[in-house]
Amino acid sequence: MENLRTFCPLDCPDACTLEARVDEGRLISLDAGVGNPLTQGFICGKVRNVTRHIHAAPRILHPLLRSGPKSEGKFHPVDWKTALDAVEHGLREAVRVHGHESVLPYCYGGSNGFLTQDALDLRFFRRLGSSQILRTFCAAPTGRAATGLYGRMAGVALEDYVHARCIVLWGVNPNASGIHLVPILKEARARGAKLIVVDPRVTTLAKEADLHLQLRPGTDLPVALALAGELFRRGAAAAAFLAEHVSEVDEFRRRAEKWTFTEAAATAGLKVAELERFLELWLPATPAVIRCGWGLERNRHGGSAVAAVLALPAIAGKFGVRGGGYTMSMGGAWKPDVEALVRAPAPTTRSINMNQLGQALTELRDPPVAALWVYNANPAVTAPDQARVLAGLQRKDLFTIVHEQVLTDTARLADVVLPATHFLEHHELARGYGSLVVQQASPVLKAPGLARSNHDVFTEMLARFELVEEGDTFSVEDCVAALLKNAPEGERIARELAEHGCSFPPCGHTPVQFVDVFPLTSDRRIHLVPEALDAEAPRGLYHFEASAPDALHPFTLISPARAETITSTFAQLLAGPAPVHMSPEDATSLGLVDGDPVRLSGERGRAGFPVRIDAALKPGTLMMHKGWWRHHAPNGFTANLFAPDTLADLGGGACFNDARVAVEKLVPRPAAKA
Ligand SMILES: Nc1nc2c(c(=O)[nH]1)N[C@H]1C(S)=C(S)[C@@H](COP(=O)(O)OP(=O)(O)OC[C@H]3O[C@@H](n4cnc5c(=O)[nH]c(N)nc54)[C@H](O)[C@@H]3O)O[C@H]1N2
Ligand SMILES: Nc1nc2c(c(=O)[nH]1)N[C@H]1C(S)=C(S)[C@@H](COP(=O)(O)OP(=O)(O)OC[C@H]3O[C@@H](n4cnc5c(=O)[nH]c(N)nc54)[C@H](O)[C@@H]3O)O[C@H]1N2
Ligand SMILES: [Mo]
Repeated sequence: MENLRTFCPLDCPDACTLEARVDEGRLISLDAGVGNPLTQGFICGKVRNVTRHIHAAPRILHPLLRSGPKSEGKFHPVDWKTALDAVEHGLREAVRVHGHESVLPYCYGGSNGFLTQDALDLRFFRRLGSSQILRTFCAAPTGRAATGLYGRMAGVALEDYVHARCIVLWGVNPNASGIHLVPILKEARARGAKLIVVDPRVTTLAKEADLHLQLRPGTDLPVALALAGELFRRGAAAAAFLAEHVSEVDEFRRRAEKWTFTEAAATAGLKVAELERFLELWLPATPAVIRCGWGLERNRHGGSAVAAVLALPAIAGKFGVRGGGYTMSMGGAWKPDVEALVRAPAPTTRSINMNQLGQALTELRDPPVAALWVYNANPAVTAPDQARVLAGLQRKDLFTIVHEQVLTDTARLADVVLPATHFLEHHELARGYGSLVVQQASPVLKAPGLARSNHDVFTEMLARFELVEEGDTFSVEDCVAALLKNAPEGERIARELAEHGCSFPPCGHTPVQFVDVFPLTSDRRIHLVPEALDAEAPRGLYHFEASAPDALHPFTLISPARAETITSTFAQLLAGPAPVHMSPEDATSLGLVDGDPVRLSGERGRAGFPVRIDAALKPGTLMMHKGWWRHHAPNGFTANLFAPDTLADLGGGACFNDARVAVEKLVPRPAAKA
C-alpha cells in the first residue's frame, strides 16, 4: 500500500491537495492531503468517490471509430494508429477543401491544468493555423471586470474570512461550489461575524444568514449601484482612500446615483428596508469582505454587475485590514509563462466565441467549421442554445474528434473518440482560483486500457503534421521548466514544487489588500469606470436595460452548480429524471403537484420535465441544475436548450441565467385501452 500526494485540478476554486492510497495500482481511497491550509481536513464527496468515475462505465478504454450514422451513436474499437490516421485524414481533408480556419479546437476547463490545456494543444492548433476558440463559458465577465477595476489584484484569502466582522456572499454558493469556505464561515460567525447572502435562491447559507437579498436574477447591477450611490449620498464614502487610490470616482458616482433604493428595490423585487439593512450590517463592520461568485455574471448585465459589486469595498474603503476587501477569482494573480511552452506566435486567424458554437456549426461560411476537435469539454450539454449545438454536431459533413474519459453526449456524436486519462493518471501542474496555490503531481494510477493524456496526443499530432520546431520542449519536466522559468517567482515555486509538490505565490499564504498587494493596473490605482470596459459594454459600463416583461416567456430559468457534479463531470453517475424546480406559489397557480410533467418553451425550443416544488425559489424564477446529461431529460434537452447564445456586456460571457421560458402543465395521456 502506498500513500501518494496529488491534487485535484477540476474546475473548482478549492484546488484540494489530496492523498491517494494505492494498492497494486488500484485506488483504495482518496482523501485530503496535508500542507494546504484551505483544503486540509476534508474533501468533497464527488472526488472522494472518484473511483466510481474512473473505473465505471462508460469509461472509454480504446479509441473508437463511428460505425453508421451519427444519430445511432455506434462505434467500434480500434488501435491508436488507426484512430490517429483517421484524425489526420479528417483534418487534412478539412484543410484541403476549406482551408486551415475550417478547423476549430473546442476546450474548456475539464482539468484546469497547465499541461492539459493551452500547452501542446495550443502549440499544435496555432502552428496549424486553425480558428481560435474564445473561452467564455465562465469567468469572462468577472475576469474583465476584476481586471478593469483592479488589474486582477489578489483577493482576500478565504482562510482570512475568520477575521471578518461582516461577510457578503454575492452570487456564490459555497455549499455546492467550494465547500472549504463553509467551516470558515461557521467559525467567523461563531466569532460574531454577520453574514449577508445575495442570491435569487434560499441556499443553505442564505437560510442561516443575517440578511438574504433574494433578488430577481440579473438585477444585481441596480442593487449594487444603489448601495454605492447611497454611500455617497450619506457622506459615507471613504474620501481619503478614494483620493489616494481610486480614479473616475465622480463619473462612477454620477452613474450610481441614478439608482435610488426605491427604484433598485422595485427592479430587483426587494424591500427598501432590506437594502438599508445591508448598509447597517456591512458599512460599520471592520473587517468586511465580499466574496463575489459567478452566478451574477451569467446574464446580459453580468460584467457591469460584477464591476459594481467590486466597486463597493473601494468606495467604503474596506481595504488595509486582514480579512477586509473582496475576493473574486485568484486565477489572474499568478500565471506561468504559457507562451514559453507554446512557442507559437499569437495567431491572427478568426476567433469563435464558445458560447455560440451552435451558430458557428450551423451558420458560419467562408469557411464553414469542417473539423471540430473537442477536449476538456462537453458542449452537447454545457453550451448555450443546445438545439443548435446538437444540430451542428449532427451535421453529416462535420468531422468531429472528441478526446474524453467517458462516453459523453458530445462523444456520442463524434467521428473519432480518443480515450483520455483522468487527472490521477497523468502529470499535472495547476493553480487554484480560490486560493493562491500552485501544485504539481505525477500520475498515481496507471492509465486504463489505451487511454492517453492530452499531452501525449498533441505530441503525436505535432509530429504527424511536421509542426515540430527546433527548441520545442516535450518531456513533462522540460514543459514545467519552460512554464516556470520566467514566471513571477518561478525559481522559488519550482523549488517548492520539487520539494513539496505545492507552493503558495506570490507573497506567502495570505496577502492583505492594500498592504501586501495593490491593483495591477498600470498606475496601481483602482479604476471605477475603466475606459476599455466602458467602450466594450454595448451601452457603456453600468448601463441597465430594464427589460420589458416578456408576456410570452414570463419565467426566468437559472441553472447553478450542484454538489454531486462539476458541471457535467460525474453526472453520468446520477439518476434522472432532471427536474425543473418551481416556487410553491407558481406551482399552485398552475395547478401542479410535485412530480407533475410540465413543458417549458423558450425562443429556442421546448421540452418536458417533471416539476419539483421548491420553497427556495420566489415566484417567477425557475431552476434546473447545470450539467445533466441528455438521457436524464425526457426529451433529451436540458436547461441549456433555453440558455440564449446572446452575450454578457463584458468578455463575451455566457448568459446561462438569462433564459426566459413559459411553463404549461402537461396532461398525461390516458393509457390506451387494451
Ligand atoms: N460541486 C460543484 N462545484 C463547482 C461546480 C459544479 O458544477 N459543482 N462548478 C465549478 C465552476 S465551473 C464554477 S464557475 C464555480 C461556480 O460557483 P458559483 O459562483 O457558486 O456558481 P453558481 O452555482 O453558478 O451560482 C452561484 C449562485 O448564484 C445564484 N445566482 C443565479 N443567478 C444569479 C443572479 O442573477 N444574481 C445573483 N446574485 N446570484 C445568482 C445561484 O442561485 C447560485 O446559488 O463552481 C465550481 N465548483
Ligand atoms: N445551463 C448551464 N450550463 C452551464 C453553466 C451554467 O451555469 N448553466 N455553467 C457553465 C460553466 S461555469 C462552465 S465552467 C462550463 C463547463 O463546461 P465543460 O468545460 O464542458 O465542463 P464539464 O461538463 O465538466 O466537461 C469537461 C469534460 O472534460 C473531460 N476531461 C477532464 N479532464 C480531461 C483531460 O485531461 N483530457 C480530456 N481530453 N478531457 C478531460 C471530462 O471527462 C468532462 O467530460 O459549463 C457551463 N455550462
Ligand atoms: Mo465555470
